[in-house]
Amino acid sequence: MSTPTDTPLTLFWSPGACSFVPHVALCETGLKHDLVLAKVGHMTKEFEAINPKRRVPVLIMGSEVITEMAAVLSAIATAAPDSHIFGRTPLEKIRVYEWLNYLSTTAHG
Ligand SMILES: N[C@@H](CCC(=O)N[C@@H](CS)C(=O)NCC(=O)O)C(=O)O
Repeated sequence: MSTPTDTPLTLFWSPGACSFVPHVALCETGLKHDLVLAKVGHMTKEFEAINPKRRVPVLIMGSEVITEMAAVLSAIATAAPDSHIFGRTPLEKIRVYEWLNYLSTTAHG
């Protein structure tokens, strides 16, 4: 993965959807990014070509298409290591993954 400063980031988001979480993370980390609207219920063929699962969030990181909340947030954290949004210690990282997994599966599901 390239360094954060030279990797263009684009977040596909939808109003009122869970994609607000990576948007907050991008703003918190200060990573420069573009936003593209992909409205839930009105996903275009162009968006489906990018993510056949037809779900937001989607993060384009250079040439990589990253889907799934935990992976998208992990990519943002990796691109901005000094922000420590995934914690500072191994145990803090484990707790972040614990919450993400709970939120993605039990709560969001
Ligand atoms: N497993 C996915 C779930 C993402 C998801 O369900 N996103 C919703 C918005 S909160 C969505 O895009 N729904 C589109 C639809 O149901 O058509 C993740 O963790 O990112």
